[in-house]
Amino acid sequence: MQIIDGNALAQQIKAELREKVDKVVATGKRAPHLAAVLIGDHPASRSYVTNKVRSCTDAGFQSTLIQRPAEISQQGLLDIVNELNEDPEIDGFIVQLPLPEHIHEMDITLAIRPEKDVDGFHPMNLGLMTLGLPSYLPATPMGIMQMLERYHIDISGKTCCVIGRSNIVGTPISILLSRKAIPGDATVMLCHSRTPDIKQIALQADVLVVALGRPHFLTADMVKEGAVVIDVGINRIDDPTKKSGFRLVGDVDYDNVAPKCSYITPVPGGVGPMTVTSLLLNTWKAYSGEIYPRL
Ligand code: L34
Repeated sequence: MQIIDGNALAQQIKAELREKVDKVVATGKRAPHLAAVLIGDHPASRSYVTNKVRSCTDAGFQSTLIQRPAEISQQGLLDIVNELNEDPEIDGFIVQLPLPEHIHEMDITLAIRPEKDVDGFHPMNLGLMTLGLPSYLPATPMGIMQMLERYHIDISGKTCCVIGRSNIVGTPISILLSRKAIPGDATVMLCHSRTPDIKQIALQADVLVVALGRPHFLTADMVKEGAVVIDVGINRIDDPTKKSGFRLVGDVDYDNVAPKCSYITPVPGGVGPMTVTSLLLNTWKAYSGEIYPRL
């Protein structure tokens, strides 16, 4: 069994980016610039956005954090989005989800210019992705693909089981795994809350991607010997022995599942850090005009 070390990969990718940034900055150009909008004070969101801002510094990027209280109106947030859309100094930006209930997430996503949508959540980018055309890939699925690629895990012709059909993970990763590409060319089964017997489907899988947000959902009896297990869940569970009062666990019963796997991702230190570096990779693409011509 081999652990896929998301922290180490993330460090490596940030160092590669840093090298590219240093080169362009040496020619007198400004560094890539990512902005993040954080609404309210959801502790997990704050922690994720902090990691994003810190990673920008590691990679030599500029970053701007815009924080507003949860009471902001939808129009107030749309005004911020429009300003970022128009700001020539900002290459890409994200609005951290989830948003407060009175704000319609899709209205916000639709307001972000596809050229600056480094989260890859806009239907334009998701549409390009689905057609196999260059686009910003959603950060978590992109991070998973990077893990498979950099660990030389060949999924061509393999059977994959994705558990969870969210817009930001389950749906896009199932498309990416089945795309005609490297990595790709897998046969994908997408399970969700209305799937009658997930265990029977999971047991057939060479690769399992678990993204439903339920601690320890995937147990050892659901995993085929030698499978690759990608754990996307990040759940906070109470732990009085910790200073913070909680610890992070994934959607996989790690201790019992790991011995059956060929590869497995830990939580923390697995998919999470790769989500963050994928955002930086997209911001680099926005900066260098790789997907859309420079604005
Ligand atoms: N707009 N909203 C938008 N874009 C995203 O790409 C996200 N996502 C998800 C939630 N909302 C979003 C993230 O940023 C999940 N996510 C995310 C980002 C970073 C980490 C986890 C999830 C991360 O850094 N995880 C660390 C531990 C973090 C901690 O200590 O709390 C890890 O090692 O897994």
